[in-house]
Amino acid sequence: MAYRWKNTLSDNDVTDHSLFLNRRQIMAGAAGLGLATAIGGPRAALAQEALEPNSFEDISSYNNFYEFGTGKDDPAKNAGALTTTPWTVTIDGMVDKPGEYDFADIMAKMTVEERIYRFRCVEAWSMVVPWNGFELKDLLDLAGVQSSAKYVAFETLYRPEEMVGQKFPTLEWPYVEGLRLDEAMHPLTIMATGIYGKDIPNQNGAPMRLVVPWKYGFKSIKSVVKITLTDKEPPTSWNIANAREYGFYSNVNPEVDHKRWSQATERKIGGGLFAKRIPTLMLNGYEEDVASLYEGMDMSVNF
Ligand SMILES: Nc1nc2c(c(=O)[nH]1)N[C@H]1C(S)=C(S)[C@@H](COP(=O)(O)O)O[C@H]1N2
Ligand SMILES: [Mo]
Repeated sequence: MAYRWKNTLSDNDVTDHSLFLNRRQIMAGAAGLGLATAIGGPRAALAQEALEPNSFEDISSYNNFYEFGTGKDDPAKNAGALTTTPWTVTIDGMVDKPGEYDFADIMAKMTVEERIYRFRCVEAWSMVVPWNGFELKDLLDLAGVQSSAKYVAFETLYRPEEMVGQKFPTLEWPYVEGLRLDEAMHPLTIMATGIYGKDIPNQNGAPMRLVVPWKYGFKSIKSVVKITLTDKEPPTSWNIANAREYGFYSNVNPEVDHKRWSQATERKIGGGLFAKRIPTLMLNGYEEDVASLYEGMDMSVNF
């Protein structure tokens, strides 16, 4: 199986935005041909068109990060207060080497690459982000996942002195999320540490946040401080807040509407007020890569 969103070029050494764009444009040409051959037809054309990345400005100024407030511009305004150095991630539960892992030590061991992914919020807006990051699998392998583990639980930092939104009970804090182990180990699942070759801005989840491109955005938990391997389905923040509307799986699915709105289309941010809505793709366009994870499962029951 070809991971068509995985660039073969490493952007480790990209420091300059314009250089990045030039290289990306070259890649888009090559990948475009491969994509058209692989799936063909109007759908391929659509998929390609929709993969024009949003600007760094768009991506870092329109955010959901309730720890810093519920307005789309609150995170950019308030997240500057967050201290991200030093940063440790506790990895515990069903692992051979539980402990506190220092972020800098993790980075020294990981292979950071560029992944241009679609990102679809459950609120029906979307963007395309050139993330820099490493595969979550590589981090989990570092800790040594035991065979009894079936799920991975994640936790965001709890630090109300710096995270002003945590002074209010908008959600239960800390923010928590979870994946099935096979979802967590999938090569498309990354820990993002950068955008456009720069350190990831605080408002986007510094210093490292999960990105699961075929699931609604809220699964992609930010500013992770704890990862626990477990044999039970972990609780997740939006499910705790409203179980009727937000399920554990939350796979992007144009055929399964939210209880209060359609999920058939989306508005790509940055296109202005009158930009046309675009169709939402099954599993956010990653169906070929991840549909097998859900074989035999009713996606409208396991939403
Ligand atoms: N800790 C934490 N992680 C979070 C959120 C949050 O409020 N807190 N919001 C989620 C939602 S709803 C979305 S759409 C994405 C937004 O990511 P972005 O701001 O980088 O676009 O982050 C997700 N991760
Ligand atoms: Mo979201």
